[in-house]
Amino acid sequence: DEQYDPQALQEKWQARWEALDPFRASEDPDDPRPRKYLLDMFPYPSGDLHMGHGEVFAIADVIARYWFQRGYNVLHPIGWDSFGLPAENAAIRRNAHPAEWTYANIETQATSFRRYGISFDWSRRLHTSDPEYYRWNQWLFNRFFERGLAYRRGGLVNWCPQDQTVLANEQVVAGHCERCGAEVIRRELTQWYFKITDYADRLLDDMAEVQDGWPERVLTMQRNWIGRSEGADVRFRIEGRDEPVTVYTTRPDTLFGATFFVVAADAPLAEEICAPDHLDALIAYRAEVAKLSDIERLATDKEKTGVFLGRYAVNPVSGERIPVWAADYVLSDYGHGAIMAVPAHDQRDLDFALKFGLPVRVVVHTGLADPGESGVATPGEGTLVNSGPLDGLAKTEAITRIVEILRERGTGDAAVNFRLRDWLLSRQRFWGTPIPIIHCADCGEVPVPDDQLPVALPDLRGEALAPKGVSPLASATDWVNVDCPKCGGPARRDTDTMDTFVDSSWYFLRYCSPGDETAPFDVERLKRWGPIDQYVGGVEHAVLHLLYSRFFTKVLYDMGLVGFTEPFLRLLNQGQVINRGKAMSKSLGNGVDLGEQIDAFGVDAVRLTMIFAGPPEDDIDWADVSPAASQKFLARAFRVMAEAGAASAPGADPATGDTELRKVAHRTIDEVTRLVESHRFNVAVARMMELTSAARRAIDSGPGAADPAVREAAEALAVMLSLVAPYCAEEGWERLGHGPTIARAGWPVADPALLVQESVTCVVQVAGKVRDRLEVSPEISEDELRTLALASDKVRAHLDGDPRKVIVRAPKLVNIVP
Ligand code: ANZ
Ligand code: ZN
Repeated sequence: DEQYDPQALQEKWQARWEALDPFRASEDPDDPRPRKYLLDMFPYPSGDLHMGHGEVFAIADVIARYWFQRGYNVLHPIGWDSFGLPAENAAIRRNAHPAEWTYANIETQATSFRRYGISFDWSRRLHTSDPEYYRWNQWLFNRFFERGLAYRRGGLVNWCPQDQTVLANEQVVAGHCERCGAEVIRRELTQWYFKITDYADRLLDDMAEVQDGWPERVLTMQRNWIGRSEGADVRFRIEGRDEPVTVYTTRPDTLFGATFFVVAADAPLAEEICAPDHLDALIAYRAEVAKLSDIERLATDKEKTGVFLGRYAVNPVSGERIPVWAADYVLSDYGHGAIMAVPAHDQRDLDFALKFGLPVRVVVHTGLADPGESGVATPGEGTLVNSGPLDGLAKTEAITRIVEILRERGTGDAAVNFRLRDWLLSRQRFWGTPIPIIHCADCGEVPVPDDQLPVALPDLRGEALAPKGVSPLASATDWVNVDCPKCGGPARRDTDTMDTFVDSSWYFLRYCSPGDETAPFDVERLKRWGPIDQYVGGVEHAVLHLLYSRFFTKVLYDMGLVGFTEPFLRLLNQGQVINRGKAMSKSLGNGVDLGEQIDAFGVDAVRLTMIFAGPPEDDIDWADVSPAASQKFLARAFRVMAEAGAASAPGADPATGDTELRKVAHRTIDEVTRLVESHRFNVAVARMMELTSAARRAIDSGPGAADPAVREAAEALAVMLSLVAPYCAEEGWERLGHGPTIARAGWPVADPALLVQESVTCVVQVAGKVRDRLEVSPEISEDELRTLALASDKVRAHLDGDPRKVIVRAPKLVNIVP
């Protein structure tokens, strides 16, 4: 029977794969095969798999299956990122426990993955909401705590009024909660932090290690997020106050142009400095500022506001007295929360100066209009003026000089600042990892001893989980009240849970030794597998997950537990699956269901459609693709394999077969190999389609199905196709007389003798006269041909220096205008 029946094939081969388990990675240290570690960003169990999953896992599977065929010992694991708010919200609605919803969805997704034919090593499966897993989050927290990298402090934090929990800076997108979209407000709270700022420099510098393997835009986003800036700290004396106030500036060269001084209105410093008779005005102003959201405060087009504090600061070099103001455009948590304002060369300062009638003094001559008159500041390069010892210097020289002066006088020094803030860890929600700290009145913060981990979640469900602004764990009194591990006195557990990004910051290390009950991961095994050769996932994680994972890796490296400093050598960000030009959404009614597509066209056709649609980084508009056409192609490919299999037995010498078809097959192998290596999977599929057509022609109007070249082409096609359409390929492979599975059949090798192409003659003209004839490949590129032509002695004899113009018409003509 040569009918292609995708659904029947799926049932047959899924059962076989389960029995054969062909994708299990070997942990044998003596296994001579080189290793590869391929990682898919693990899914959140929000429901069944959707089209986005369909795409990303299909892409990653092409790479994994290619490595299997190349004979690598491949680690391709799967797990679930299964803590998080949606489970908790569902549990509140249904008066149930979040675990019920979570684990039911995990099973649904696991079943769908098996049907989808992804080459996972299922033996390594993990769920971050299992106590066996989150126990190690707690163990790692204890290590961070010992090293001073986990600490608790009070301060203003981002608060989502909808989810009733704090958020990390990374989870606030344009002032809104990354999860629910509610506008984020600021609240004063004491919370746990991870000291990621200690690693700011290394997070930046080590990017050089992954420069060639990561998309440029992700590197740029991380660089901007870390936000390293170089400048100087300058100390100003405030009249009537003992302690000086330090400002951070990227332009110390403009020190002589500072005409006023501004402190962040919400910083405690503002009231410390404020003259008593101006305090009422400051308090009234602060109340106004508190009404504004952060977005409103920071909008550049917002009218500047502020109040004079009745004090003067003294310029440490010129001795000039300048008035001190409080304003909201200066942020309390950047630099030192205070600035020297240079209105001529900073637009925000200029807007403020013009509004309040403060002086504007040009100190860098740029040749542009006077900012005081034009209202446009001139932040660029120029020559210093009105600046005493700096006069006549260029900007960079002036910066060097003024830093020397400040250093000599002990009133300042060069400084570096980062935009990166410490990672706020505490969450006031239930479905996460309890922070393993016990608060004791006498001993303070006491970590739960390692041998008492995990601190398991108490059994709370339904209404008890409703957001109240304090963690639901606080209501589990029996759980909260414990003896202090140090002094034995009465104490209380910390009731917050960890940000779920902790779970995903190291899960890729655990895959090497899942189920290990003595350590988060096996150091020796990890040495053999790590770092990850290829990571595949969405660009939405560019600063969150990817930054945190890099941070964890570096801390663990410093602890001697990990032998590498960057976890992911290469990163591929797949595009989105959209429909009719828009992201799929309920409200637009343009959703496409992965399960329904599979029911209609079969797994292979859906996977092939995803891969064939374009380069993996591009979005796929489902309205522009045709799974039905993919299915037709697969039926054609299947018939070629089945007919070749029926007509001949394995082992025939292909050298006795039809040379023309052999050339096509070997060229296809050669090209597909290079295309897969460079992630141009869509073009690789196009080449497989061409090979299928060539084999069809050979069967119908050439040497016939029994020719050894047809078998050779069909076998190569089966292996190449197995990366994209594994069911069809398996059945074809079996029809070709092979077994028990195609998974590790071996990648076909192109015979160089069959890759040699006929040559064509290229005419090279100089000033309209033929000067040389070159024998070249018909596929030569324009650049190559240009280089060849210009290198010819006969051509150079007629050229005097560089030609004015070279017109290349590959492969037949080069026309040189001297
Ligand atoms: C004087 C000056 C003159 C500045 C000039 C700029 C241009 P980045 O590059 O982002 O680090 N600044 C410092 N602390 C601030 C705070 N807490 N809130 C708001 N602004 C602050 O920016 C550094 C510059 O931003 C600093 O350099 C300071 O203004 C301002 F022609 O100092 B500058
Ligand atoms: Zn105690």
